[in-house]
Amino acid sequence: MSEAGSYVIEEGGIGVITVDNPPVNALGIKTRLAIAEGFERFGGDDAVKAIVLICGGRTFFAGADISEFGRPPQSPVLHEVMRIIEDSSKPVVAAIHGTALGGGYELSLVCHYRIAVPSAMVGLPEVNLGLLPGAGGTQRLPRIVGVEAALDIITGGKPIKAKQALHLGMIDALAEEGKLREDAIAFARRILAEGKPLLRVRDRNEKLEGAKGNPGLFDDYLKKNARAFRGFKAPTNIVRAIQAAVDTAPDFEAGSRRETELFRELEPSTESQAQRYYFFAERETAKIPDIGKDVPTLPIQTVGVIGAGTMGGGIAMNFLNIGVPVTLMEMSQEALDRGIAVIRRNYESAAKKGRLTQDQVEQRMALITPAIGLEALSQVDLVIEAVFEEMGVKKDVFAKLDGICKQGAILASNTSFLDVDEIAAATSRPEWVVGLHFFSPANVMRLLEVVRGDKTSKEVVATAMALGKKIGKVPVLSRVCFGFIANRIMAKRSAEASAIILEGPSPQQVDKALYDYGFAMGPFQMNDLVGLDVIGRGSTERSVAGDLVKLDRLGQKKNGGYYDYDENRKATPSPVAAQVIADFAQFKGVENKGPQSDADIVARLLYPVVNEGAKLLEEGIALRASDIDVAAILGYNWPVYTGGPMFWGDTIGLPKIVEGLKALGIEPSNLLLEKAAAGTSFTRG
Ligand code: 3H9
Repeated sequence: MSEAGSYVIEEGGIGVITVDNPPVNALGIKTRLAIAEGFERFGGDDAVKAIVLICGGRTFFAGADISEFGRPPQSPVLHEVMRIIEDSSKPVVAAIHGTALGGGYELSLVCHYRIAVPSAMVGLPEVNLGLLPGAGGTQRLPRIVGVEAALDIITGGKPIKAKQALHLGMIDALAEEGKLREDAIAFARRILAEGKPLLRVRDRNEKLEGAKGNPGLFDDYLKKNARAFRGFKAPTNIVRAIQAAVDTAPDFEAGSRRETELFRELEPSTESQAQRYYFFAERETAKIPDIGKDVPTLPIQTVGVIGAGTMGGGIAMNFLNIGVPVTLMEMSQEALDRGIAVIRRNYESAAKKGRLTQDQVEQRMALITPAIGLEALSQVDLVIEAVFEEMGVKKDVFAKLDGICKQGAILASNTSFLDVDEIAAATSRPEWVVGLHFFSPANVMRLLEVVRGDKTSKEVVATAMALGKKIGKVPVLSRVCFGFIANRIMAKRSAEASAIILEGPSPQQVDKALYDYGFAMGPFQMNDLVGLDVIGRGSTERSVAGDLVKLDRLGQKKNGGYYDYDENRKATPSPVAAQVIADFAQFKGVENKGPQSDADIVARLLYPVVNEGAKLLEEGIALRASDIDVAAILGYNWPVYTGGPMFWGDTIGLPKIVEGLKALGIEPSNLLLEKAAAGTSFTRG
């Protein structure tokens, strides 16, 4: 008997195959063997009239085993298992709980029927791994939901809730929550009683017919989504595979062959390797070598947020969203009212878009306790301070909190640069102090840096990491240093950007080079958006940004910064800014070096980021290279299909990075030099 399968025949001749391969029933070799064995047993057993395929543990099959990609295939491969199921002369019912994703959902599509509990989700998320659903998903899904819905579902990659899936035709019936097995067996008995001929998804061609007469549909779809698909390889291949389903119908095999070709193009691509690496990297962040499962986490039932400005308000929303009451504290009634109004406005706008009901808006708003003064925070389990970024101010707040907050409360600072140990030293309980660095907008950005001070207790770190996950963030652990992980590495990019425009390349060329690399916008567009007064705040040294501010060119809000803006905020190169840059270059005595290629600009701005990442590892600030990549991707929208700075550095080749840094006059870190000399890498094992 297979290790992962159990096989029972229930009354009425219903053979139940239960597969249980923790943690998520990924379709690795063990799982495939368990399914194949079940079908072999029940297929040849006359006592079995219909088959139910169900999973144990927390979920239905979570897809192909991602760790098997790029390795030699072991028989039976997924396609072979699927063929056995689809060719079954006995009706097969897939019984879905948890998530049926990727190959898992595709496997359910070779069953004759799909039944799911209301809490289940189904979907084809392969696009997030730089792949396409290569086990028939691009051929079968359009046959049941239609071509346009299939395009959105597969290129979007988002899981779909059971009720919506039923509406779309992705599943056939809903089971009662907690009664999946019984309901699936009852469903199978009904099918037998009805005695209808078995219908395979592959033979249903009617939903493809509309698209056959509309050959422009696929090109139009790619054009319409060009911005969202930019830089990714998988969406185009997905669209072409669905197109093949239409073009080749009713010849299912021909369409499938095309799907396989398009899948094989993607699998070895750097983009897909990077996205698969990222999948595991995101999960790896939770693992802290000296903090095991034995370290208890503390219950956080109430939160206090100090500061109701943009940051504080955004932070508060994270907790309101999961039903945790927040005491929102400000120094004046006016600031408090303003902050609460902004939170309400955000929720109302989500409600307008249909993402929340009005009741949910009111429930969340009702969880806010407005407060003036720190005394209101005496009983909360966690305080997050989001006040002005200045050490004196922070220390003062923490010293006061120390006198006010109950023992056992976690005291967190949302500082983005400052020394958490120094802040902690302002209290008599540094082991309770931690950094919780949110990225703006704090209710949207998924990165949360958890900053572990020298004295922060393990329980506090474990609690902060678990809490981060609970509010939907990806917590990345950092030790204390100026700027922590994401801001520290990206500050190198900013410094090089500011320097290179003195040497010839214009802000627009630099922005374009980085846009083409895959960033949503370049550093100068970003500065103009945020406001040059905000960017340069606290800096006393003369700079281009400072000179622009003196001319009241604060960025988009003043219709001019590095760029000029028209009334629709459309940017054009600015002769005034060009003059400011030229004057500043002269002041600094920097010579114009003439034109530089986009590739040179990318190297100049991003090799130093790789170098700084290496330093973070050397200094023990970041636990692992993949944490740095996650921080850059989630905190700064570094394009995920490059894998982040460290994975990208490995792709370029570390010797080349070292050479490039030296040519720029930048000292490579020791770790980088060692790895380059040894021919090893940061991320490739
Ligand atoms: C595919 O199917 C291709 C086919 O179309 C074509 C083939 C020809 N493989 O996320 P969690 C691990 S592509 C291997 O923390 P949750 C994960 O690394 C696949 N391992 O749990 C983690 O390990 P560890 C398409 C996997 O409850 C552990 O399981 N499918 C896989 O928060 C727990 O994971 C997908 O893209 C896998 N497929 O969420 C779905 N999945 O404990 C990917 C998970 O060592 N999976 N692991 O850190 C998910 O989205 C989530 O894991 C899921 C559960 C929602 C299922």
